[in-house]
Amino acid sequence: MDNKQISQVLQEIGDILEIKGENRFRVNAYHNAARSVLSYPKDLRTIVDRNPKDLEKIPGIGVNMKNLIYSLLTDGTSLELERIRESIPSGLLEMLRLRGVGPKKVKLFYSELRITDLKGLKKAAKDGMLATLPGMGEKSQNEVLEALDEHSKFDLERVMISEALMEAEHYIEYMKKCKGVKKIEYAGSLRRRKETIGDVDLLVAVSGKNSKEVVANIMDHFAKYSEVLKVIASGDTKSAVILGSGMQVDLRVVDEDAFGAALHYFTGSKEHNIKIRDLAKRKGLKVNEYGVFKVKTGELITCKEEKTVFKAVGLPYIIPEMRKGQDEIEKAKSKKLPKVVELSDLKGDLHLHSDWSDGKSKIEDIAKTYQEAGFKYIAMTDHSSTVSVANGMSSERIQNQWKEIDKINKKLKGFKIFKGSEVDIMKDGSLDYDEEILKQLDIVVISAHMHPRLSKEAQTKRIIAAIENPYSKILGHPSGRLINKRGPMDMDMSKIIDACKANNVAIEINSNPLRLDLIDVYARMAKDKGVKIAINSDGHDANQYKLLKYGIFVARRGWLTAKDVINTLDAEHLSKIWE
Ligand code: DGT
Ligand code: CA
Ligand code: CA
Ligand code: ZN
Repeated sequence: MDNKQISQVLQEIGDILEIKGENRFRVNAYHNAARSVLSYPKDLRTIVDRNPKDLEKIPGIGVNMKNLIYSLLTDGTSLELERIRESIPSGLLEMLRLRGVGPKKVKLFYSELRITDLKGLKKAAKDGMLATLPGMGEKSQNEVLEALDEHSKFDLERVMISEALMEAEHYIEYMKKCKGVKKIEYAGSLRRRKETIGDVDLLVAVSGKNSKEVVANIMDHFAKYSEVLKVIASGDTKSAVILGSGMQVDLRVVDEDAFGAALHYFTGSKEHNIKIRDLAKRKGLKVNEYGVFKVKTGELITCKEEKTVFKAVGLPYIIPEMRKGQDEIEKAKSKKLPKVVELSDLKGDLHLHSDWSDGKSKIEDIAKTYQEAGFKYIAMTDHSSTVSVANGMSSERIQNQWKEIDKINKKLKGFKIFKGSEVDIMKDGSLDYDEEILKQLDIVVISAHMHPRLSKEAQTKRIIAAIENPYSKILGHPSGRLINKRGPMDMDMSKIIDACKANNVAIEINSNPLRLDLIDVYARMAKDKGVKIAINSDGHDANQYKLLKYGIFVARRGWLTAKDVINTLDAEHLSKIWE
């Protein structure tokens, strides 16, 4: 477990205690510890490896909490956690995942109406019972119904790619220590960079001369990983486990001579594999996880490297991100696959927050961090005035910020800070600053944070009105969705993309793994319609330039080249695209 996951467990325990109506101080102790762990700069694992007692030095962590964290880190779970979880109906925890429903409301529903799960909650809301509870009412009842509706559309079995990638990388690091592991890679949806992952598929290559014992030892090593909660399958070539985080990891062990074929097969997608097999069949070939064979003679053609699988069926290499089983095979046949954008193509980041609004870092520190990481520019885009929850900036404050930016820019060499803003789109589609401010900004990212529930028609009209504002430059996180937390706004994306084209407005791929908005399908649609894309971090901390790789994943799945992405341009050329 990493700090974030430990923090989530502490938060969960606090929530359960609150639902149970336990002493406020005990509840707060867990919630404070959760916050403290989340913002702690060092990985708790490294502390435990050195000296577990040092955990007590973290603010808000006492002896009890230290023991709990120690168990979480070494066993992936703890007795205390399991006991607390079992002390309330499991459906109550699910209710906590509803938008606008916290421990206080769950406690109210449970103690007053004996509601123990989502089904019961829905019934009570439909029967008008929730509205009768103290502090509730018709409006709150409707909000619960809407939250239930939204929740039913999420697939909570799937995790964000950032979480899956981190778990997979740690697991691989651990597996590499095992004797006999010649190669190891992740396959499946993770390798294809899907935005959410069902389970992680690991593939290990062993030398063909290896005995059964070596493979058995690898399977054993796999099952003994400290994060493993439960082994659900263990065989000669296949194993599967569930980790403390709830994620499933499958392992397959193959001969190193068949690694390429297996990697292709287990990378999928299933739809892509089916199309490859059909293509092979027409050439008198058979493709499976062991290799490419001649049907007539059974002769093995190739299987050692993945690229030779494509070669054998007469195709150039197709990157995993494109293997969706759509038109990638036809396009590959006619040599029409684009060379897609890479992380190293990005020269800057055009959506960032500093401590002038709701970010954590100082502008100067952000600039330095980016410059050290090899970038050439950033745009400082703190929130506009209306977003008071995020400490949005008045017209006066933003002008003070410009003075600071000018000062820092003078000091920097080979790096530029653009003056920007993430300007809120108001309900009527107007922007949250006057022309006087807008015209002085280099980068105007327009974003909708409020009014997500307008009708499709009204929402589309509102967003297009904002796009038509002559000062708008980039449409930020267009749909507003948060993966597994908030659905996308109802709007006509095709019309919005057309409006961006007509008004020379770029669209953002927001790299925050919780957003990844624009989605890949619309990224490709935008590209096909000639609309430019910006891949931005929307960082709230200097180090969040590291999130940009997730935006790159989406761009690659959307077939974008470096030319389609505006922040691959130099600073000088960037400003010119809006002239
Ligand atoms: P996920 O785990 O739901 O995010 O998606 P995947 O794509 O990782 O799916 P998974 O884990 O069930 O299987 C991994 C890969 O194995 C899949 O992408 C393609 C391959 N595969 C699995 N089952 C089949 C199958 O029945 N036929 C074919 N052709 N390939 C399969
Ligand atoms: Ca998978
Ligand atoms: Ca799997
Ligand atoms: Zn935003």
